[in-house]
Amino acid sequence: WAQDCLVSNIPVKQDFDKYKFQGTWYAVAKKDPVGLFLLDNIVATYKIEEDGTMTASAIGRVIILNNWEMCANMFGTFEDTEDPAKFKLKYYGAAAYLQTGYDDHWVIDTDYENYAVHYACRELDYDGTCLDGYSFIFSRHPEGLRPDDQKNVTARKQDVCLLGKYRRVEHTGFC
Ligand code: ODT
Repeated sequence: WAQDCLVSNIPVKQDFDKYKFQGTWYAVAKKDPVGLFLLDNIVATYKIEEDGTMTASAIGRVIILNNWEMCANMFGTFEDTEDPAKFKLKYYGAAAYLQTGYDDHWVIDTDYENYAVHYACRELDYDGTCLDGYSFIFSRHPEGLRPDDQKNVTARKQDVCLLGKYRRVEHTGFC
């Protein structure tokens, strides 16, 4: 058996419940896309609006215009798809010079109470693998993942074909 790494074959969370996913998540690790944006001190807060739409805000340290360091305030709206764990994320910043975009937003795995594995492929390669993507490992706990959750997270990193490609995301209190 060999893993094919086709984006269309990546397993996502079964019966994802966006209501249970609400609230605050601390990024503990990240695989960067080309032209990375959020550096560290990344915290995302998800909410379900009255009409059922999932929205989120996120903060994180960024460097814009080559060397201006700041905390970005970002906002996003999620469009549902036929798979409850796969969304399209439309996002923009509180200031015009911050990134805007329209990305996939897949929840690969979560137990809702401790850890979550996010994945987004921005550009498919000709063979159906991902040419440019990013992924966040989130924890409910600012101190990081519980030891109990490490083996699930490692297995999911492998599922998205990004094992070994993550860096640690620091929380220094900058934002
Ligand atoms: O940092 C990068 O290199 C790419 C990430 C850019 C997307 C940031 C947009 C955040 C908009 C608010 C949504 C919050 C949800 C966060 C979950 C994961 C990050 C997209």
